[in-house]
Amino acid sequence: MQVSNRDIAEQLIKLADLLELEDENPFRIRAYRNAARIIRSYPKNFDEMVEAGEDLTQIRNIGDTLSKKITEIVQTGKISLLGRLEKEIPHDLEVMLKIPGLGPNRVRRLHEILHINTLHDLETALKKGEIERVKGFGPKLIQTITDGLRQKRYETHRYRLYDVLPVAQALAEELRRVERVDRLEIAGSIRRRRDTVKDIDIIAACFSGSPLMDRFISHQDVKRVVMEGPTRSSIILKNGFQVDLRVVPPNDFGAALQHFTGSRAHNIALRKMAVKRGIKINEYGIFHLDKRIGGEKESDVYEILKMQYIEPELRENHGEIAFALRHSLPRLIEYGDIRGDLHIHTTCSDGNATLKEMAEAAMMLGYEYIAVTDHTKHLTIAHGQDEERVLQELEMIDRLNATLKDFTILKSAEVDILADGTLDLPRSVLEKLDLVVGAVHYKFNLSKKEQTKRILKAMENPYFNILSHPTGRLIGLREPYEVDMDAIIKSAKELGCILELNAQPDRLDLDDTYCKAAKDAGVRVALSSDAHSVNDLHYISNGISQARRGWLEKEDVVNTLPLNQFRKLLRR
Ligand code: DGT
Ligand code: CA
Repeated sequence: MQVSNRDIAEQLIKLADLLELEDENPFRIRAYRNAARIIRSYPKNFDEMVEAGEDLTQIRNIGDTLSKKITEIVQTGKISLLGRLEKEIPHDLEVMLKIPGLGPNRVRRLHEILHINTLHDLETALKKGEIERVKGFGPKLIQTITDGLRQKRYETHRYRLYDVLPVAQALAEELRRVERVDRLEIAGSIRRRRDTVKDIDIIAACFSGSPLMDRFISHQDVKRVVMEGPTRSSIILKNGFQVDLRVVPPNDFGAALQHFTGSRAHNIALRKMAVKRGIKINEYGIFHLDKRIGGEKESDVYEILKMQYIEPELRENHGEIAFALRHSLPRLIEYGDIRGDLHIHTTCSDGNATLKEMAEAAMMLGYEYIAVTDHTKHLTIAHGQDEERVLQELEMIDRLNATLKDFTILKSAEVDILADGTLDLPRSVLEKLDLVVGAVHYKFNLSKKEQTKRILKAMENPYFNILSHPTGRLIGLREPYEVDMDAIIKSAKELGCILELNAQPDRLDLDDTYCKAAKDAGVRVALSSDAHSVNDLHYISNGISQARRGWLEKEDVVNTLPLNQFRKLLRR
């Protein structure tokens, strides 16, 4: 049986979720989540390693227990403990995890305190106002939960872009090679690089007689055909993703691609504006007084309206239409603009590659510098370093830097922001660092006021430079903590702090909206991978997509700067 690394990772995450519902040991839960992260981005297939009898415990952060679990998945398809927990835990509690605002910890508390077992129980408790009485459930959170429940947000499963994009790209690449296919592109939310996506939309232009549709529905990875027809078919892949393929005549390709790229809000606004000028736009073309005036190329749509071309990432009706009419859209950051990575872990804390390996990998990517940001002592769970270990690592960096040409390792640490807003390292160590990255890793349930105060206090420390993963969200796993981001952005501007766009697929934090808010306030962003392995350095491209959605230009992102200019920015 073939089991992908992704399947293994998903089972471990589910196991972590269910164990957290059961209030299991947090160390164990975190170990499963960490392992899932490592496995997902591991360059070799775990099923092959298991078949080959390799010792999995040689891999950092994979101990005996995890090795047994992974082997169990590969050999039997499923962790037996997971099956047992699924039977034990009321099914609706698992469903509730998907409601925005509700993670395992909150669902468990609702279950323990209010005896909520079903979606119906939850609805009743919300209506009766019982949830307000549970500590940590503020009015905004309750509203989010109420909305999520009403909109049945738990029904439509959204996937992380990071997981879907490579599958979509490989499929598109394959389908492009089918005979008599003229053009073929991925459309929808994937083309707009939304952080999560519902499905894969593909638009193709074919010359008559192309076997594309037949190839599509009989593809080797199809689990089920949902719908089939000559111009539109829908399939579910074995990995669960739904793919919609629409085939149009070559002449209509541009109009169709524009239509199905969306977003819906962008298209509606664009069309409304066009109508005022007597122009009709739809998926078949662009028309003036019923005469077709374009639609073969996507750019026709914007040219005919005398606008700048709008990149797909901006098509959300967030002001891009007005900017395009004035020809003043931002010149979005590009994938090659990054010169260094400012958030990297090594084996000194919870990374699985050494300092030297990480530096060499970054050099291979053409970077000029990296900042090494291992955890500090409060985060024991991630082998956080005390003062002494930090100082040892700094010496290692000095020694390594002395051997490197045209590349610099900056001395840093991902310093825990303690509950009272002080930093987890004393001044005597902070002053030895080139830059300080600060992050919140616990006490997520403070009130909005307290959490904001805590973070602002940390930012006021004169050594503080970059606020890492500012909202703490984990896509599909944990909602952002309650925090006044407007106040944080405003203070970042005043204090000369930088906000991070953490490019880890689970995080993408800042998200697109906050990136734009930071930019509008004149606050700069650090686009960082938060790599825990050599392979993770590639997360940067995931972050670039979101930066582009957040209207960021090269100038807005500090690690596009050459090292000497970046250093100047760090002076406070
Ligand atoms: P998703 O799939 O939820 O991640 O997001 P999208 O944007 O890919 O949404 P989807 O797959 O439902 O539709 C793809 C695009 O097709 C959408 O962005 C705009 C266009 N579209 C679909 N249905 C409609 C519609 O009823 N009206 C308009 N104006 N556009 C539509
Ligand atoms: Ca879609």
